Amino acid sequence: MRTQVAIIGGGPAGLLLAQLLNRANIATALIERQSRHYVQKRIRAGVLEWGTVETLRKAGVGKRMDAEGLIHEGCYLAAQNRRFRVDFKKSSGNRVMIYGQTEVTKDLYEALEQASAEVIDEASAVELHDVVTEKPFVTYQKFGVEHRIDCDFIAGCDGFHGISRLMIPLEQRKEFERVYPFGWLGVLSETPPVSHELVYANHARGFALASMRNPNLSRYYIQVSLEDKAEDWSDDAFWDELRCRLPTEVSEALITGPPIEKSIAPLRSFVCETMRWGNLFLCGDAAHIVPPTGAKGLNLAVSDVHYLFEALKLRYAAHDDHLLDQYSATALARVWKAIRFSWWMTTLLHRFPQQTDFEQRIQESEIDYIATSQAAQCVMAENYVGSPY
Ligand code: FAS
Ligand code: PHB
Repeated sequence: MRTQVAIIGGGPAGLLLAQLLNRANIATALIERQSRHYVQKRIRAGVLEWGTVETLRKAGVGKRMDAEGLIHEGCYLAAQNRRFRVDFKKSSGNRVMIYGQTEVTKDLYEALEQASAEVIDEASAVELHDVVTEKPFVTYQKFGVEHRIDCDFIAGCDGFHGISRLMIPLEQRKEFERVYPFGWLGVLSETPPVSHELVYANHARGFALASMRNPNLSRYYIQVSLEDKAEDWSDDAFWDELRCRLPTEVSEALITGPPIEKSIAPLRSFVCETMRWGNLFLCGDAAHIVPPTGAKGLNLAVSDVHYLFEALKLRYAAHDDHLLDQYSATALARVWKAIRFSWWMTTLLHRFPQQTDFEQRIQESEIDYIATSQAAQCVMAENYVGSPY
């Protein structure tokens, strides 16, 4: 088989790139190792920057998001049993949309199916070949049969544990990493959210976050030790700890219910420089990872896709490679801003091992400064809603 752009990975990055390219009449073949059902049942991100909202609309998959998504013009920070609101609209002129990554991937798979786009799932033994030549190709197996896809370009959208990044020789790539000494225990419950907007809470016992997916689907997180397993936490123990870490005025309103999902995610910051190797271009988690504190992971995948799509469109329309040549630098400039913001939010809100009372006070004082400074709220809001593309 031959195509123009082979896409490795059917998460949000790969799916969105395939959708945008197909709508621009650029042929793609997407290869995903899991089943479509498996990808869609993963519970991940919940907050869409407005740039992501506009890109999904441009991709023709914004209808259900606009009908079911929740527009949020602010969020709350909490510490010392008090919360205050950061007004995104007032401080940045922008807002975010609450619409789960699960729904985004469902909408994208649906659109690609309607367009009869080439999406190969449950592929195994996926390999990239000759990526630094003018004739790269991909091989994979499905139902025990080996297949080959010849293409012009390969988009590595296969996440942190994928193979694409590893195609860049170690001496040609520089990796930056910070692993955080805690994880997030997340619970999804069919209960009304405790607050109409998200609450990020700093507490001496650890971080907590009250989020949501819709008016009857809540998403809660508490910071836990990396030694913990989700099954170590009974439902009651989770709800009691969440109540303890949220301000009283919030936890008094908490409606609990049996979790329909409970899992622990580790936290890390990671960047791979370069995001290009010959005719292989990395997008999303394949190139970078952020701790979810800043709600940036999915949104960075979208801005990478935006840059790569515009570059490929120009290449095919005008045989002009200058945006392709600038892709890695352009994408990394925005990635590092989000890496810094996610690191800042994580450092501000979490309890680190051996953290002293002095360091707890420093965190509380910075949160108090944000509460009382319009300038500080502008800085936080501008980063949270997302820097321009
Ligand atoms: P993904 O990892 O989503 O997709 C990569 C795809 O490639 C996967 O479907 C995988 O099966 C496939 N693949 C891997 N290797 C392959 C191979 N060799 N061949 C073919 N296919 C292959 N972000 C937020 O903004 N907020 C959050 O709350 C949040 N929570 C998260 C919780 C967890 C547990 C995780 C892991 C991530 C979370 N993220 C969150 C980040 C997450 O949303 C990612 O940023 C987002 O999924 C990135 O999308 P992709 O780059 O498409 O990578
Ligand atoms: C979520 O709803 O899953 C969520 C929201 C905001 C974050 C992280 C996760 O920062």
